[in-house]
Amino acid sequence: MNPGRGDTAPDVARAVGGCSSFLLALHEFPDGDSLGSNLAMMRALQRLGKSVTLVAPTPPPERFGFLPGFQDIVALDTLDRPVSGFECIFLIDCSDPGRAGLGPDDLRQAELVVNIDHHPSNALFGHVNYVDPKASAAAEQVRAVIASLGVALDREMALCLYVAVSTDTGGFRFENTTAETHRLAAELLDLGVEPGPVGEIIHDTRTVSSLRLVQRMLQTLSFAAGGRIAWVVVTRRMLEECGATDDEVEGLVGYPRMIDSVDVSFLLQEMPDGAVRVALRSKKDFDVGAVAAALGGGGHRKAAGCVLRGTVEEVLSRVLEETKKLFPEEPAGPPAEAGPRPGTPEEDATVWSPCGRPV
Ligand SMILES: [Mn+2]
Repeated sequence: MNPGRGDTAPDVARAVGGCSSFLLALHEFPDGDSLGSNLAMMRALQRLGKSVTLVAPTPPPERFGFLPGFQDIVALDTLDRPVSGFECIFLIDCSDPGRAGLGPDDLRQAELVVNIDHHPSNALFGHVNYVDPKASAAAEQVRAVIASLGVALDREMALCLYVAVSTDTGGFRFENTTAETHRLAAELLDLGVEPGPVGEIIHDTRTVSSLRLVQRMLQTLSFAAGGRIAWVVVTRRMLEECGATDDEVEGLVGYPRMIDSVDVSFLLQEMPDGAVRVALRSKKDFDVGAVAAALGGGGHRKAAGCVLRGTVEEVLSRVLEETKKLFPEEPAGPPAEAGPRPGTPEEDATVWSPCGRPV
C-alpha cells in the first residue's frame, strides 16, 4: 500500500474487508463530527458482523447522549487489551493520533491504520489516508465509506451523520458548506432525521452553568490590532465559580468572532494539567490555521487550535504576537494593548465594549 493522502472511500473499504476486530478512537474533547462520524461508522461495521470498540481519551459531552451507540463508548484507559490487539484502527476526524490519546508505538504495532479526515493539517499517519479538506465534515467521507462497504444507511446512522455535518458547518452556515453537504443532509432527512428537534438540542440548548460561564468569560473580552483581533479567557477559577466543565467551553470562541470589527478571534482555556488550549477563528481570508501551525498546532484556515505550556499571560503574548502578523498594516496602539490582562479583569480596570470604548 502506498501511504498518501490520495486514498478514497473504495480504498478504505478494500483495505478493511478482511479484518474482523476494529478499534475506533474519538479525538480528545470530541465534538459532534467526531462523535457522529465514529458512531455511524461503528454501526455500519457492526452491520457487517464486525467486532467494534469505540474509545474516548476524554469523556464525551453528555449533551450528545441521544446519539445511538453513545452509551457503548469506552474510556481509553479502561481498554481491556493493548491497541495492537485490534486488527484495524480507525481514526476519523483526527488530524494527529496524539489527539486520540494514541502514542507512536500504538500505531507502529498496529496491522492496519485507517485515517479518514478533512483537516488540511492531517499528518497522514495511516496505512490508508483518505484525507479530503473539501469535505465539510468527516461525516461526508464516512457516508462515502459506508456506501463503499455496501451497507445501507439506517435512521440511526443518519441521525449520527446529520449531527456531525450540522455541527461542523455551524448549522449549514459556515463556508465549508457545499452543495454536496446539502445533498447529504437531504438524504439524511429522507431517512427520518427531524432537523427541528435535533437542531434545538445541538445548537440552541445550554446549561445554566455554561451561560454563567459565557457571562464571566465576556468580562475578559479584549482587543488588539485596532479592534480586528479579539480574545477571551477561561481560567480554572472561572469554571469553578460557574460550576461549568471543560467541554462547555467548546464553541465559545464564536462569541468574540461575532463582533463586527473583528477578523480574528481566539479563546485561551486554562486546562487542569496547567497547559493552555488555544482555539482560533477567523473571517475573510485570514488564515488562523497557519497561526496554529506556527504555534505547534493545526486545523483549518478559519478554525484552528493548539495547546501551549506556560501561564495564561505567557501564552497570550505568544498567540498575540503570531496573530498580529496577519495585520502588518495595523499600527500598534490603543485599543491594541489596552485590554484587561487575562483572568484579572476586575483588578485590571479597562474592559472594552464591542464598539471599542471602555465600559
Ligand atoms: Mn470535523
